[in-house]
Amino acid sequence: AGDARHNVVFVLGPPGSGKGTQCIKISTEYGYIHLSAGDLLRAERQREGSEFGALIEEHITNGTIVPVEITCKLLENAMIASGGAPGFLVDGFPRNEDNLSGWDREMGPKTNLQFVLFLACPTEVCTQRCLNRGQGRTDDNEESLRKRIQTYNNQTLPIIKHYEKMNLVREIDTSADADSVYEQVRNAFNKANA
Ligand code: UP5
Ligand code: MG
Repeated sequence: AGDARHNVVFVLGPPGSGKGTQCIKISTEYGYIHLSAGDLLRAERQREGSEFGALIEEHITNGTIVPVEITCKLLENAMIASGGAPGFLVDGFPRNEDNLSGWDREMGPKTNLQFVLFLACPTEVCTQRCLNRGQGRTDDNEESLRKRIQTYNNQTLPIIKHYEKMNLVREIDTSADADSVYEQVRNAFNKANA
């Protein structure tokens, strides 16, 4: 609201719910910059000279959450590198209590959280999507997926509840096809930017 803080929308939901898919569509239409925490961590894992590669790989395969100091710094660097934008889509973060408190401490004062886009999806549907994705992700196997879902249920759902109490959550069921889901996603963005 007339200040220099960056607009942020957190995009949360279980593995395979369509966070990345919907963020690409939003980014194209609204000019928001898409920052996938998972993509940034995977890039850091591959980066020559990174001291965090092995740690990140272990967390990703086990479906556990990387310490916020690492993820939050990657997000902030990406925001700075992007220049400016109407807003940032922070995809797949914050996923646990550590992420939430670290973000609030480091980035809270520099950002304006517009809302939280919650992409809800039945476990069977989103698990199957990940198994069918075929992009060679080291965590798209049945064992890692069980752990990812468990982490999501135990650690990420409470974060979504936290934002629900603040009336910031816009929930959309994503079991329909991606274009129908996007029609509802657009409604949420149009209301937020009206
Ligand atoms: N698809 C999408 N929408 C569809 C639809 N409506 N109908 C039919 N098919 C649809 O979609 C998944 C697949 O489904 C694709 O093939 C797509 O075409 C199809 P996608 O858009 O990729 O879903 P998304 O929700 O982005 O799934 P993703 O697997 O990326 O979610 P995760 O949350 O599991 O993965 P992420 O990359 O965010 O995190 C991976 C790991 O990184 C975590 O487990 C964790 O170990 C680590 N991490 C952290 O530690 N900290 C963080 O902050 C973030 C990640
Ligand atoms: Mg994704």
